[in-house]
Amino acid sequence: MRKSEIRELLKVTQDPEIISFAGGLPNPLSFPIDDLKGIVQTVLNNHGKVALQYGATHGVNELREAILERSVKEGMKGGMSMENIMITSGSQQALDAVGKIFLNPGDIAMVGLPSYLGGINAFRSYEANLIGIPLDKEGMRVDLLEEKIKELIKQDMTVKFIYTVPTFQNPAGTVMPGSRRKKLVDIAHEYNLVIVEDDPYGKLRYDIPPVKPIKAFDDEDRVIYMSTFSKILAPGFRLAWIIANEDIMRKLALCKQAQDLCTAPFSQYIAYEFIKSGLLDLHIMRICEMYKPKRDIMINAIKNYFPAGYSCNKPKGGMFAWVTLPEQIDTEAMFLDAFKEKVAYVHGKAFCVDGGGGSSMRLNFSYSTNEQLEIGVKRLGAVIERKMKVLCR
Ligand code: PMP
Ligand code: G9A
Repeated sequence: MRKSEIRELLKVTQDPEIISFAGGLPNPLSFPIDDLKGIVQTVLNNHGKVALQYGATHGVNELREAILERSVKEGMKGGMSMENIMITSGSQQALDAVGKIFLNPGDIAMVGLPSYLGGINAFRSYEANLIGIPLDKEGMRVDLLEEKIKELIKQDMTVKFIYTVPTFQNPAGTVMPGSRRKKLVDIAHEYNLVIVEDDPYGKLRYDIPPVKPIKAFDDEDRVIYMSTFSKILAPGFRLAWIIANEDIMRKLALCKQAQDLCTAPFSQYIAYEFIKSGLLDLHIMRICEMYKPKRDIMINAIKNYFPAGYSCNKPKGGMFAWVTLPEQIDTEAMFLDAFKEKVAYVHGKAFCVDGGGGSSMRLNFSYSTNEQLEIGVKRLGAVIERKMKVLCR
């Protein structure tokens, strides 16, 4: 097992002097504290005796029903039932459970280059052989994925699953278009593979219409879908859900019984009441209104303060900008310089299973105040400029 760079950084970035673009944290001002005061009262009044008791492994049925209804609206198959949904203690638990079910030491899973660090670490803890597939502006390159799968089959090696964050990817911010999603499902069909679709950011949309999840293209129940309340409500509830076919669901339930018996029913009832009262959709709108200008401030500040030679996406949603600097710059080594200037980021190598990403960095724009975004990027620009001068000497 390896340390998570993000988790390690969270410890040091708690210093209030540091402007942290490191963790994928929601903005604390987005938390609907006043609304939740009323909701917590309602939960205690209406569901107190069950909300404070141990709950069923799969979760609170009212919440599962509510998630089912929302998932079907997003285009997932109408035939799906509540039995296909399990509530988990964060998506991180779901990622770990998927690793536990599918991966024996040495087994292959395909991941993006770059890919979410928490997923990589969860799968690595089961001694998986993770093979990276490069991303372009439209997410995972499914043409390269197919080539790689064919190559592996020729060597008599089997792939267990494909892990992807198709919408506002963490860390690269990319969105996979519908055609590519469909192609990915076709590839999974062709080679009889499972797709693990991790979708925490799909609702944090700033400039584009909703994109259907990969699971909406899945007629064979081979997509395992997961999403979370962490970015649309609050990560402190540790509340997420996983959708899978019944065979996989049975195994997930066994994992969960060993992991934590059940997800906190109190959190689940709060989320349920939040949805039922119509507050969730309103709240998501408010979060997007808060984050869109933050994205713009960060991207403009990068244009203003970073020396020429970098490339950076303008993410259409989510929480991250992905910047690649000239290749002589090692962002892991530069981190200490940045830290001295009281600004933090996550270096790109942390997200790349092939050891690449050395000149890239992930910058989170949701957590900081607008003022900090401007100042932090300015500080970082100066650090990069100094580094480039030294390297060019
Ligand atoms: N997957 C991705 C892609 C994430 O970015 C995160 C959180 N940063 C998670 C999973 C884990 O989320 P949760 O808080 O639900 O455990
Ligand atoms: O580890 C955490 O606190 C969750 C954040 C994930 C990320 O930074 O991508």
